[in-house]
Amino acid sequence: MTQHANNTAIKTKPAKTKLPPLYKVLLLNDDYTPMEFVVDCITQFFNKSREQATKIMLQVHTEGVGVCGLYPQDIAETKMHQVQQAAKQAQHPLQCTIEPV
Ligand code: TYC
Repeated sequence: MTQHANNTAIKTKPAKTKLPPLYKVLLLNDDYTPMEFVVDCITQFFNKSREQATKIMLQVHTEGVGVCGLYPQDIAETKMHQVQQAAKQAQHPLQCTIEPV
């Protein structure tokens, strides 16, 4: 609230620190994509160590799906497209998708 010279009170919004909505980038399991290729994708596109990437890959392999990272929508979409493009190029059926957190 701000008091003006003529004593009228005006509502002022508190300063907002706006965070963008986040999206999960998910990898899906399949029977054909080599484990090594999946680990390479995760290290390359999601800035993970080999150890972290291997854990994520094994999670996808055993559970069917796994999270590679959380990002604002435009970045999540870019990463999804990078994985899809790399998989297509290498002729692997690896699937990648995004979903809101
Ligand atoms: N299931 C694959 C195999 O046994 C490995 C794999 C892991 C594939 C994760 C896709 O997102 C995936 N070669």
